[in-house]
Amino acid sequence: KKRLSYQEKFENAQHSVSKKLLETALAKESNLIASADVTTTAELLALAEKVGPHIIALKTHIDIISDFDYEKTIVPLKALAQKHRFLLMEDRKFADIGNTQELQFTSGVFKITDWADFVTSQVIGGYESLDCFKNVGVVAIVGMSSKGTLTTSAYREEALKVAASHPNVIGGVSQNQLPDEMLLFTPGVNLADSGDGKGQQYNTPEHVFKTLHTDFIIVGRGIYKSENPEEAAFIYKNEGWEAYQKSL
Ligand code: UP6
Repeated sequence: KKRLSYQEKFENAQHSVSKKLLETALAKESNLIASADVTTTAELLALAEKVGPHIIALKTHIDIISDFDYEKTIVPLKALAQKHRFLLMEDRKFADIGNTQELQFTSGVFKITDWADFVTSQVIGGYESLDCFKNVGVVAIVGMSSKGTLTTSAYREEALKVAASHPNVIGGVSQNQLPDEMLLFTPGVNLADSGDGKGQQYNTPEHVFKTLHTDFIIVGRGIYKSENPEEAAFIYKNEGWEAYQKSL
């Protein structure tokens, strides 16, 4: 079966964040999301500045930033996102009851609701646990990339039912195809390695576009650990775009 193009997905999109992502992908000719798994504000901002021109979104794990300070971390990050035209994806992987997720989303030092364009969430808490993510797009964790993950086909099928029926959900993280109405985000992408010795499993951009019809590739260490992250982002951007075009 043929995949839908970004243009077709844009025309069908219901959520403003889906529209924004697809619009950005088309404008920048990129389907690359850089995962900024660095642990200081300085590294985070330096990486965002370098890779910004090549990405459609920067994915954060904001709770690994050891010197987090809203004014010093988020305010300049938001400015960089605007300057280079990328979205902010907080990979929080919420996994609790609705009330707790609401507190984790809106409170604490990170105040994710104030700056993230979209967030990841498990759907293990059920349909109503996703109601709290009102002003953002939600990417549901449907399947994981790590060895031995419990996201079996039976789990994924149930997770998909929750995700596909919830108006806040724009897509899913998965290593398998998703229905056309959903955006597919695929981590575990690396051109040089097949694993990390800690359970991560990698595929190439070409593989994930060809076999999964993914929409967006998520690359962490392939970019931020490389000697030249700017150049690495440029390479992954081009590989990803070429692989997307071939998959049409
Ligand atoms: N991630 C995965 N696999 C999943 C879900 N999320 O790797 O199934 C996230 C990790 C990390 C990034 O939390 O931030 O994607 C992958 O980083 P890497 O490219 O350095 O392995």
